[in-house]
Amino acid sequence: MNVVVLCGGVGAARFLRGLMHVVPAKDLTAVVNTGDDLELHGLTICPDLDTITYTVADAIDPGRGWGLENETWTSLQALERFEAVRPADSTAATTWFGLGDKDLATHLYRTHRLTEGATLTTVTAEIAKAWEVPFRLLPMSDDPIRTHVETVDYGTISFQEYFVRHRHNIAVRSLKFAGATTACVSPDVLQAITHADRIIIAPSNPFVSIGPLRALPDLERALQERRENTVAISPLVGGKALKGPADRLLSELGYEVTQKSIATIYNPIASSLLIDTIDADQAPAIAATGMTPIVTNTIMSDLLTTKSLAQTALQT
Ligand code: FO1
Repeated sequence: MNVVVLCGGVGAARFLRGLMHVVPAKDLTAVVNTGDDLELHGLTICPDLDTITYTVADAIDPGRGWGLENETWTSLQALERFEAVRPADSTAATTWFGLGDKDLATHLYRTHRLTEGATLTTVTAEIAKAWEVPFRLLPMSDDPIRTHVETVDYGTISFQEYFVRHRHNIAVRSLKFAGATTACVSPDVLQAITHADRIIIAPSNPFVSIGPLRALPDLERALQERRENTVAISPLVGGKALKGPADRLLSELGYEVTQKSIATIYNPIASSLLIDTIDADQAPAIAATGMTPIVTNTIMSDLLTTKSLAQTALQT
């Protein structure tokens, strides 16, 4: 059974860690958001790809949910010396984005391989192999797509400035996915979507993690054609996002913070929506949108519950 998971962020990484125990690695493909990616210190950084790689390799820092455990930050601290002399219009020696010494190795390797002409798909496969990720890990595109956040009070900023520098604690007016209309969906991704027996939308942020994927016209079209084989896992539990700004963004972008809103957003590309038992009373509202509600435990508190959620997502 060929399974494809649409991923972004920490929730997707956790979900994959459970799913990989119930789907043979040769049948599993993760299609990952690259809208969070950024260039910093002359390096290309891919947070969602790296978070999945490190989580699946059991090397993730469990407290942060991103970056490597037992990390050191000497290079970042050494950069602070230059902040004092940096010209006002320079972004050199940026230290608000936490890059650990071991994590830097990934960005050094990726960046050098990209300058040698390798595609992001090729380099991602090399990094996944180096970390012994057993399934296929695909960036959604080999072309750059960047999520830009139009905020109420701080202008339009990069996703990481919103998420990290401002701790996603500022009001958002709209989201833009720069490059999405001209970027090509990678052929590997289109092939995986077309041949999938089951497509799962991981419990990721529907706007900033899944949104960039859907901003690629060819990918949205391919997903719409596979709607009947696609199930989405809601990132909301009891009106709250377990991690990240999904609940805030729903409200700031004009939606009610309900499972019905998640169903409305995913309806064009998914036929079922998995919601937590705490939200069972919202099942009829989901059914009214034309999606089938599946009520189960969606809180991935440990590997056992995550595997059970994965089983449910496969069997609906
Ligand atoms: N998240 C933070 O909240 N603070 C950071 O300093 C930070 C650094 C960082 C470095 C590498 C990486 O792969 C992820 C990092 N993240 C950090 C998480 C990242 O912003 C988010 O995981 C995604 O972009 C959104 O899911």
